Amino acid sequence: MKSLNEGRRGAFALLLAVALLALALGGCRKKEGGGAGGGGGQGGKMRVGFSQTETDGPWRIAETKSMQDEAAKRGYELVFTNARGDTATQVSNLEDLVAQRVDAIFLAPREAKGYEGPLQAAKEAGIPVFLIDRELEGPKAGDDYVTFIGSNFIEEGRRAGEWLAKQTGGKAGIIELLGTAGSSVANDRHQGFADAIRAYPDMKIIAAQDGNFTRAQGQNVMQNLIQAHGKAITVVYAHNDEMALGAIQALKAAGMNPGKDVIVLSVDGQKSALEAISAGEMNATVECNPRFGPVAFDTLEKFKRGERLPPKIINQDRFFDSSNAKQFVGEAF
Ligand code: GYE
Repeated sequence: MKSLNEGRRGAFALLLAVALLALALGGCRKKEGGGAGGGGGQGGKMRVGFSQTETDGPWRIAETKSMQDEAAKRGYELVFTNARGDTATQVSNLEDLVAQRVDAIFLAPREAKGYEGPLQAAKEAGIPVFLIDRELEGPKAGDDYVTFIGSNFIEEGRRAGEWLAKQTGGKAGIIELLGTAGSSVANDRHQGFADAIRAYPDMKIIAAQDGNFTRAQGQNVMQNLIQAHGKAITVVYAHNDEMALGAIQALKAAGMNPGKDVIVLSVDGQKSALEAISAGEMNATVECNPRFGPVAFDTLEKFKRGERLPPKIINQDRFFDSSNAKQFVGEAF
């Protein structure tokens, strides 16, 4: 008969063998899943930072979830930071990620300027930074950051403007609800729209005001603009669906008829906007896809394999109006 000690030693050896086998298999599986998972950090898991601007609204919730789901699926540890709508907080979040020596950073910059400090720190620490969703003015792709992944916001504004010109026969009194001041998105969605309507002298932007991409501020700003401009308003062009939905509330409260007397169009393509279009209270929205996870991690893995990357990787977006909104509600965020 074996002594108790011998028995224990045997069990321990067996456990050790199982543990080693599990480690070896885990390593193999990680390589199959795209390769870049292995290497950095403790325990072989690659640690990737994600600097998010804020977590309000369906668009940002969908973006965050897509990044978290994809990280989990591919076996990365995602170090998530939330700047809560404040650029200074985002800069310090980035500095923390660099101090933690994450293996790479995904940055969704709230504003277009002000990130030179943390970008330099990341560069010195050898941490690659990938811009997702919003762009920066000044820093260069391939040098200060790897590449930008996202939509073409000028194009979004242009598509909105062209659709509107057709819809109105080139005559409109427009309220423009602007996204977060200083963001590349607000600048570009304005620019593209203004370029598209320039050829139509009877399409006029009566007022353009900051609604900070939120429903509450969109509603509030719209309420004041209705008081100031009343019936002269025939169109609301909002830089995102949340503000458009806020504006719809304000129009209704003022006894106006959104979707009918007043055309409402915006950008994003979230579920509640497609529902509003189906219900006839809103007219159109240019899609801006928030589901960055797959393309973001594909790009990181290409970079790790040493592939050459373009300075911009642009998402292909669709356009929703009364002809197709119902059809896409099910897959919307
Ligand atoms: O349209 C908006 C969000 O940066 C592209 O930000 C993004 C925009 C999006 O708050 O809903």
